[in-house]
Amino acid sequence: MLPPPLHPPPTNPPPSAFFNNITYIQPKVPTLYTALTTGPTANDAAIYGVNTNAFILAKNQIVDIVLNNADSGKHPFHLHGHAFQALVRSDDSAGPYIGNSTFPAVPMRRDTFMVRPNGNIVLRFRADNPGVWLFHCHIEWHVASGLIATMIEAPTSLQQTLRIPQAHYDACTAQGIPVAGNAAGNTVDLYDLTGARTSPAPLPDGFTARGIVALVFSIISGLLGVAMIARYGAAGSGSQVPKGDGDGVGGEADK
Ligand SMILES: [Cu+2]
Repeated sequence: MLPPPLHPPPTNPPPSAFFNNITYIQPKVPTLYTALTTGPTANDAAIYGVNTNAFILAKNQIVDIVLNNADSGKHPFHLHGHAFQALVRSDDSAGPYIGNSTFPAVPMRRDTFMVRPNGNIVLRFRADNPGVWLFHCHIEWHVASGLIATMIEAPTSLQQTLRIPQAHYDACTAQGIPVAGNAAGNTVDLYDLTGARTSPAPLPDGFTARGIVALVFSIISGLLGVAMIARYGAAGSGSQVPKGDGDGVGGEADK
């Protein structure tokens, strides 16, 4: 049995960070194995599950990522598998990218690029490296909060060229991780994602039926408590109080 990884990707993180309102949650089947075992359907982002935030990239497609930071913090964004062109980085508090920037003639190339607080960045790369590549903030606890998107690049090419060492399958088997099918491990109906890991439902607006019942009983309980205090208070004049010697400190030591 393998020891657990030191920094496992989130399986049920607090939904506190997201791209496009989607918090990343690790699928039951590793996305690479979904891409390798689902034939032509591997080109449909739906089978990877909502919470992988999957984007299918065609081979050699030119991809722009426009990232608008709706947060007051800085975030160094990292893309695996590529040294992208860094086209735009706004000042602090510039708001969303509105497409009026002039791109540099020779953009610098990086694999990590920081976005400023409430600003924006634009990245560009060519999808010339078939694989499954995560795009994520490089601050580790933001990864743990789900600030990840998945680039699934040329899955058909991947199926034709990539061979996984047996030891990798063995490692998954030893941990009970399935290695085929969609995000939920379904190998028969690839569009049936029953049992897939998803984020908790949003909080309901206002009171639910259970909440109303709980509120009613809480009010009754509170009123009963006040009534009991009033009843004992009204009965206080006739009750017995133990007699001391009048100094309010126990009687024994004074004798
Ligand atoms: Cu971050």
